[in-house]
Amino acid sequence: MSDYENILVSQEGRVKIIQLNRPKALNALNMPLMLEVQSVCMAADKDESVGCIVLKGSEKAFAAGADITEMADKDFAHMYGVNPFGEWDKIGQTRTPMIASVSGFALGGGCELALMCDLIIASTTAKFGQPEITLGIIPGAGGTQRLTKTIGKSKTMDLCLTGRMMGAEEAERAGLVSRVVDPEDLDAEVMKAAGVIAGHSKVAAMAGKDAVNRSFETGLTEGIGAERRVFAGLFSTADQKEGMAAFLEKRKPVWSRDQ
Ligand code: DAK
Repeated sequence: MSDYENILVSQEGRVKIIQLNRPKALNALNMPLMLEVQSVCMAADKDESVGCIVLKGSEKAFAAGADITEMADKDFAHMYGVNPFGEWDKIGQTRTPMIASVSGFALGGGCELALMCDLIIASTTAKFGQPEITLGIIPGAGGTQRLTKTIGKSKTMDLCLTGRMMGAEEAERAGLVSRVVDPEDLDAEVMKAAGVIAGHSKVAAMAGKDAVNRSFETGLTEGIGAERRVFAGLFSTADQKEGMAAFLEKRKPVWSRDQ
């Protein structure tokens, strides 16, 4: 397994698995844990043997939010000036495709962490929410932004202003979750999807992720332009030559990393 204190890290084939491991605190996200997650993600970007990252929690909780004990006594000058949670943003900048495997609570920063991943596969037990309002604050790691772009204004307002939780089926209907499966099938379904993603050309998967993410940050014309440039750029890669040659020759591609 791993030498980390707050996460368990393993690798199956080309899939890196990060399991949040603070069960007594329902995987509350303290800084040491987030720095560990960040360091594994950054290393995965540079590691040709990793084609996909799976981020998971326990059966009861993906993560019940940022660690409230770390935040309770902080003041504005510290939160804004020192920006102690600024490091969180780096996880959202991971270039390797990431799947959030969500069972149980994904609340506050836990929901935001899942939203930093590229897709969310959930168990029927999953409960998503942004309950920060009940603590006298608002979401601080993209919840008001990524969630709005993902599920729209009305439902985001509903979650952020009432603080209520949303079950897995509602989350799938809203477009937050890409698949919902029974709890006993979650690991297998996630690993199947991760294996498929990891089996593709890594440079193409990174480029696809990059292009889809442009739609979050730009208008349509600019986004289409970014997509076109990344699309054209892939024609300078060995994997594009091999992928298309393999199709025409009716065989499986051998990606550059395997040569
Ligand atoms: N922080 C610290 N400890 C937590 C925790 C959390 N978020 N959530 C649960 N725990 C701890 C509980 O205190 C309890 O500890 P002990 O009393 O046993 O020592 C243990 O986990 C088990 O929790 P419960 O006894 O409460 O378990 P229940 O099944 O009864 O309830 C619950 C589960 C998830 C409904 C409940 O624990 C709960 O409401 N938890 C808090 C959920 C929450 O409010 N989450 C939002 C936190 S604020 C930012 C980045 C991120 C953030 C902000 C800024 N920047 C980049 C600037 C994020 C902020 C947040 O997430």
